[in-house]
Amino acid sequence: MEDFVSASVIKKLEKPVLTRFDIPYQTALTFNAGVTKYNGKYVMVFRNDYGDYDAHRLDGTNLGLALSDDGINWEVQPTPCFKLEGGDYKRAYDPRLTVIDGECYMCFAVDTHHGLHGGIAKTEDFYHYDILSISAPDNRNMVLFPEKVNGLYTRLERPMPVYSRGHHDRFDMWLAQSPDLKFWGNNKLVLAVENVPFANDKVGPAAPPVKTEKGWLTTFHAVYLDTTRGKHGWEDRWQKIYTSGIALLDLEDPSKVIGMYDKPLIASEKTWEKDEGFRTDVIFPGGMILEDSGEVKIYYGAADTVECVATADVDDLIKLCIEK
Ligand code: BMA
Repeated sequence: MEDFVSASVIKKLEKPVLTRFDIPYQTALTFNAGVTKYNGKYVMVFRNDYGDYDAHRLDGTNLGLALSDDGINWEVQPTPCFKLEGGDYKRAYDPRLTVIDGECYMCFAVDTHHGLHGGIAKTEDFYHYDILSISAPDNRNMVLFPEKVNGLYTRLERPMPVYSRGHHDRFDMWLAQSPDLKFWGNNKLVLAVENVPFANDKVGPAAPPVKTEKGWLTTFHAVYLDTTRGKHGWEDRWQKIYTSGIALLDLEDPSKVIGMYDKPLIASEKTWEKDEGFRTDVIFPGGMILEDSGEVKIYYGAADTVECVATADVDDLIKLCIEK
C-alpha cells in the first residue's frame, strides 16, 4: 500500500477545527468546507451529512454556516444555511467560497436524478442564494478564481469523461471561462491525472486559487486507487486514497501549469485522518486564505468526517512548485 506523507512545510493543527460535536442541529459528518474572508470575518460554509454517526447511518445532506474572527475558532450558526432538494435535485454538497470584486459566490456540487453537476450561486448573507448556473452533467468540483482573468470569470472544474478514458475513473482538471458566470466556454485542460505521480485515478480542483506574484497558487485533489485495501472506515471496502497536491498556474493563462510539487502537499497522518471516520485517508481542501503575513491557511475535510486546518508559508509553497 502507498504510504503518502505531507510536505515538511505543512503545519497541521493539533485537532480539527470543526467536528460533529460543534453542530447544534442534526449531524453526523461535517467536512469539505469552503472558507473565505468577507466583510471583516472569516466565513465557513461546510457540508453536513446528517444521520446517526454511531449507527453509521446517513439520512441526507445540507450545508451549515460558521463564523470566526481568527480563522481557527469557529462559531457555528444555529440553523443550516443551504439545501437543494426536490424536483430533479437530490442534494448539494462540497461548497467553495470566492469573493470577486466584493461579491461572494459559492460553487457547489449537485446530485440530480440525471447526473452530477456544478452549481454557482451568489449570496450576501449566506442564508439566501441566487443560483446563477448549474453545469451540464457530469462535471463538478468547481472553484472560481478571485478575479477575472483577461476580462472573463474563470473557474477550475473536473468533468467526468466515461467512454473516452477507458470506461473507468480517469478524470483531469480543466479550466473554463465566462463573461457572466452563466455561459461557460474556452474549456482547456490544465492538469491530467497521468502527470501527477501520486494519482492513478483522478485529479481535480480543491480550494479556490490564490494570487501570488509568481502565479496562481492552487491546491488540487489527487486520488490514488489501491485495490489491495479492504475495509477502511464504515464501508466494506474503501480503496481510494485522497491527498492534496499543490501547483502554480500562469497569471495570464491559468491553463498553463508553471510548476507542480511532484509529491502530496497534504496526506493523512493524524488519527482523525487515518484511523477514524466514514472514509479514512481522505484529505480534501476547500479553502485557502493568504494572510498579509505570508501565512497560508489551508482548510480541508479529513476522512469525510471532520474539518481541519494546516498552515504553511506562501514562499515555501511556491518553492515546492518551482524548485526541482
Ligand atoms: C468524492 C466526493 C467528495 C468526497 C470524496 C471522498 O466523490 O463525494 O465529497 O470527499 O468523494 O469520499
